[in-house]
Amino acid sequence: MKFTLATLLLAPLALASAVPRERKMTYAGYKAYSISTHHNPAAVKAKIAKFAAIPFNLDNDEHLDVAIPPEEIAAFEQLGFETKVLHEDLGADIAEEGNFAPYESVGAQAIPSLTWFNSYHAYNDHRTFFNDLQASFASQSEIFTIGKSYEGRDIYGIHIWGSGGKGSKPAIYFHGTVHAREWISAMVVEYITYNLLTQYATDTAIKAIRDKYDFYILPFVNPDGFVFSQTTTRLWRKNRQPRSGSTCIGTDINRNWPYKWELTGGASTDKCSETYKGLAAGDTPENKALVAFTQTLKNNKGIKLYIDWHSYGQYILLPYGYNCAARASNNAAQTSLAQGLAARIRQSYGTSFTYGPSCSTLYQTTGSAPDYLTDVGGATYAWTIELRPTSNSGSGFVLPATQILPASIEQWEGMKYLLAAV
Ligand code: 0X9
Ligand code: ZN
Repeated sequence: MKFTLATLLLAPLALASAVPRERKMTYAGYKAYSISTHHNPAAVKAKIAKFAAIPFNLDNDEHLDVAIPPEEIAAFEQLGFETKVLHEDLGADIAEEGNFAPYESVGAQAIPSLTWFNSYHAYNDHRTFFNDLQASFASQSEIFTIGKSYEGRDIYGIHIWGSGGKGSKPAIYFHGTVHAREWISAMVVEYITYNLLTQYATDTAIKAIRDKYDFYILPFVNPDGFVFSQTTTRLWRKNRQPRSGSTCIGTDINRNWPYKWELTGGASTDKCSETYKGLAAGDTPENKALVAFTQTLKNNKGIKLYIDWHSYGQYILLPYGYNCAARASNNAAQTSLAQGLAARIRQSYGTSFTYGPSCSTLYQTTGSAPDYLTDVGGATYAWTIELRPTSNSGSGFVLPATQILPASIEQWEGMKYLLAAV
C-alpha cells in the first residue's frame, strides 16, 4: 500500500521545518531514527504527531525517517517503534560535517587537488573550485550561467566538448543541488566533471565519450537554498522565494516545472509544505531559467541523457513521476540501462541501487524535472538518481565526509558504463 502525499501534508510534523529561522539551527541533541512503518506510515505519523519531529523523507511506505528533539526522546522511545538510529546526535554530526577544508585557489596554473573531495565546502569555494578546474581546460570547456536565483545568485554550469568542437553533439545534461540539503549531489557531479576533464587525454574510453557528446553540468540549481542550508537551517529543501499571504518561504523546484504541474496528488498547494508547487507552473526564477536553458539544448543538438542528482535512498528513477501507470515509450531500453548501471555501481563497493519508474518505485511527483525533460525536452533518457545512503545504512542527508569519495567513485564508474551504452 502507498499512502498519498496529501496524508503527509495534513500531518503537523510536515510543518516542523517550515518555521522561518534567522539564527543558525544547531539540532543539538536531536536524535534521528528510521521508523519501520510495516506499510502503515499514516499510523506512525498519527502516533508521533504530538512531537516536534523533523521529517527527513517525504513519502515512503516502509519507513519514516525523523529527527526528535532532545526533550522528547524519552517519550518517543516509550512508543516502542521498531527503529534504526540514523544519528545519535544530529547536531554533533552536522557540526562534524561542517569542518570544511578551506580551498586555496590554484587559478588556471594547476588542476585543483583531489583533496577537494575529502570534505564538504562553502558555496563560494565551490564556485572558485569549478572556475579553477575549467580554467585548466580552457580550450575544451567554458563556464556559463543560465540566469539568476531568487536572491540573485548565478545559476552556473560548465559546458565541456570534445574533438567535434563546441556545441556539435547531443547533450548530456546534469543537475545537482535542486534540493538544498542534498549536499552530496554537488560533490558527485563535481567529481564526474573532474574526471571527464582530467582523463580525456589519457583514457581512450573517456575520449570516445567526450567526442560523442557535449556535457552541460550545473552543480547548484538551487544556490539560495544551499547557502541557507549552510548558514541557517541544515535541513532546508526548497528555494528561498517568499509568497504573499504567508510567512512560509520556498517553492520546491522539483514540483514547479511546467509539465503535468496542474495534476493533483504529487505536490502541495500549501506554501508551508516541503513540496509546495508554486502559484503557477514554472513561476520560480530558477525554473524559468532552467526551462529556457533546456529549450536551448533541445533546439541545438537535442538531449540524449538528463540526470537530476539527489539524495537519499539509492534509487535510479525512470519516467514517470506524474502517474504510476505511465511508462516512457522506450521503457524497456531504459530499464535495461538502469539495470546495467546499478550492476556497475555495485562493483565498486557493493552499494545497491533500486531502479524503476519513479512513481511506482518511490512516490508520485507532479511538475518534476524528468517528466518535463522527457515529454517536453525530448530527452531520450531523463532520470533521477538518489545517492547514498539508504535508511538502513544510516545518516540521511548528513552523509559523513568520509563517504564523499566512495559515493562519487561508484557514480563515476557507473557513468563510464552508462555513457558508453546510451
Ligand atoms: O521528491 C523528490 O523530488 C525526489 N526525492 S527527494 O528525496 N530527493 O526529494 C524524487 C523525484 C523523483 N521524480 C521523478 N523522477 N519524476
Ligand atoms: Zn531531492
